[in-house]
Amino acid sequence: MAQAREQLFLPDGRVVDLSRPLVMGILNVTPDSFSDGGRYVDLERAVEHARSMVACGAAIIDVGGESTRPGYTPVPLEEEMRRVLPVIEALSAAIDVPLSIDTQKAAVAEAALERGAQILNDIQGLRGDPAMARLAAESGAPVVIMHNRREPVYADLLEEVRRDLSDGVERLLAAGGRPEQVILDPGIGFGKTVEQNLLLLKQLDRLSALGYPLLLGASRKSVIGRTLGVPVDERLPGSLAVAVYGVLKGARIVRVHDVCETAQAVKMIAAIEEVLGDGSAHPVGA
Ligand code: HH2
Repeated sequence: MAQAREQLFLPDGRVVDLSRPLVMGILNVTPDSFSDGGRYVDLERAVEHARSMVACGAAIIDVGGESTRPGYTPVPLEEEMRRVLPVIEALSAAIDVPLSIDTQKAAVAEAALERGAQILNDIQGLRGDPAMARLAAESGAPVVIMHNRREPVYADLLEEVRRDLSDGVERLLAAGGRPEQVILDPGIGFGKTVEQNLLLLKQLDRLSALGYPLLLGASRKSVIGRTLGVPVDERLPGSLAVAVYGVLKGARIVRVHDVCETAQAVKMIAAIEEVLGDGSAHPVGA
């Protein structure tokens, strides 16, 4: 099985260590996101929330200005820019951890990179906006290539997800990008039924076999709500279970709303996996 890289190289020269799993904190500056819509549209509140996520252990903050919940209303380019750019600019000055920009639009991504974002997060997996692969290649920024389909129709789920993701990687490489930039994401909740989401989670280790770091985003999603029969504000236990399961199956980055709780869970896993077994204490990140 191919061993995924354990580092991300950021455009500003910093290196992100992936030898231990990381938590990516979600900052949705949207009025309509499915679980936190409207909470962080105000710049000060957005910065405050990002700071608190970093204090809890977020290693990356993912800023998004367009909800992609099922049936979402697309946001015009100017409006998305208006939402995310001031936040990216403020966060670049206010916090030390790298920022990723969650957008399907290359123009938004480019403007975000100019204002200090360091990672691209494309929920279309470089198969949407044709300018995205070129931008990723030219910037050299790590790019999350997420799996996405319009309809949950597959003859062989895992094989097709692998093929679609590899297709995204090919687009990056064809545009002149490098394999070192790639982060793959199964796209939980995007064009998949509840069973398909569960099956992908179960087979996550087989996506690790592609040799790229994996990011997993299942926080509070409907696969959890439907499986457990709980509303959005009661999905923390399920979200933690999926994050822990994902990390044990090879995810190196978990994208979550509840950073404090998830960071503790992930740190606990690291402590167990790294214990020396010779009776000596082994501090984890302390
Ligand atoms: N999920 C969402 C948005 N962006 N990016 C990646 N890489 N992976 C994901 O699973 C993913 C993502 C949707 O979740 P959320 O941001 O909480 O909701 P909304 O789209 O309603 O803003």
